[in-house]
Amino acid sequence: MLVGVSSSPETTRKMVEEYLEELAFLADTAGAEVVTRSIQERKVIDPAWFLGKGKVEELGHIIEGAEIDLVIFDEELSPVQARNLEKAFECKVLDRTELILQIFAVRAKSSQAKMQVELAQLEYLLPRLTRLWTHLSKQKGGIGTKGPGETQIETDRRLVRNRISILKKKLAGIARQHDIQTRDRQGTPRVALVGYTNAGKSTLMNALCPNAGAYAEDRLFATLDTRTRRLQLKLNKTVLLSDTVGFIRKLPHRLVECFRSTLDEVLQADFLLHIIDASHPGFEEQVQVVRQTLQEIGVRHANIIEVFNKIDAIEDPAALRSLSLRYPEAICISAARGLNLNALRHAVSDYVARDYRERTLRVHVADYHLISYLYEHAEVLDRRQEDEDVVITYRAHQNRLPDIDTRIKALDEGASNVA
Ligand SMILES: Nc1nc2c(ncn2[C@@H]2O[C@H](COP(=O)(O)OP(=O)(O)OP(=O)(O)O)[C@@H](O)[C@H]2O)c(=O)[nH]1
Ligand SMILES: [Mg+2]
Repeated sequence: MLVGVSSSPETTRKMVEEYLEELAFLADTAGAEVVTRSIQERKVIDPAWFLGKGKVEELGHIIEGAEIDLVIFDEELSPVQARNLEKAFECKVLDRTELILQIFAVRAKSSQAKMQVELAQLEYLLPRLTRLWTHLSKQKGGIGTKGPGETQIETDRRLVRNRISILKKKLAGIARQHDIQTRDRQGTPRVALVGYTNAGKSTLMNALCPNAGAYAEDRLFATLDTRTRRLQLKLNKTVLLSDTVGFIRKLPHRLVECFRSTLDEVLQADFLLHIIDASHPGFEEQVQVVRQTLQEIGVRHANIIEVFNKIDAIEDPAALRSLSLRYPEAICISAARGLNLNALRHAVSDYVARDYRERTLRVHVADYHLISYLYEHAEVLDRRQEDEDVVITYRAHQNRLPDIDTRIKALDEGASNVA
């Protein structure tokens, strides 16, 4: 049974229905079969039961009658509420975050992803232990009262904290290893694919980079590992494209932070491609969620290209037109059908070109090593012969210029920069 709550006038019933649709998708991904959904309108949340006592009894009858063995709330439950509800319903009760963590745990494949998920689970558990402890100490007459319950929880908290710090250390080690591996990539502009889960990021990665081999599926959180591939744009213009873990509504950003590899790719990227599932009825809210999450994890720049994906799945041509009217800057594509991908490549090219600088170099004709180096590593725009010299005008990304300059120096001490 899925339970959604509309608690404020801003969340209309239709919105709650959409949220439950997403929760059903999550439940399905986790392997649960949805039997029934229930939407409650409540202004006040009961601290002990979340719902009203009468409602709990009513739902209890339905649960018994339909032999339901799992109830999932779309809202975060306090440990007390979860415990009370489990007792009343005589079955397992999960909240949204726990369900997402469950999915992460089942889907994590690499050891890094597994550790990241465990860290996320423990980070989720820790404040709940604190809350439980506060709750118990209140019952016993205020903070500071020593009791067996408190001692047990303090021990648990210490164990959890220890494990968290071990995991953080191990993950930092992996991150350092990763930095070493990507050091030679420095200088190449980096682009990260970001977006709501299931928007089509991995499908786009596969469509743009042959042999990318990214796992794409009609499931939430198909990707839990980042992967980076070289995307060839034009001659000597490449960017590094990274696929990342999707975002979702009401995912505490602390949990996103546990996915350090995703966070790093997003924060180190020169710019982001925000992939949006334009065929989803709630895509505008998803756009807001992604923008919000990016802010929360510390993306301060506005180097973001918005890409509307799955346009092949929009049946109404008027809807497509209004989309391009409302978002004139955005690019509409279909990653699955390969529609309009060239326009996207051009947009990325143009974006990267803004950071390209032009240089002119005069070299001796016999310096063919240097000349061919420039052809290989920069975009040669012009080449003139003047007596014994060749004057080459080339263009390269500003991040790559220091490298190129060093190589030029090493290859030919005599070469002189004209401009
Ligand atoms: N109709 C249509 N479906 C698409 C398109 N692009 C992707 N899909 C489908 O959307 C589903 C999700 O695609 P993914 O590429 O796994 O999405 P993702 O953004 O990587 O998702 P996560 O890794 O789960 O965050 C898959 O079933 C894809 O086949 C498209 O252009 N049109
Ligand atoms: Mg993916």
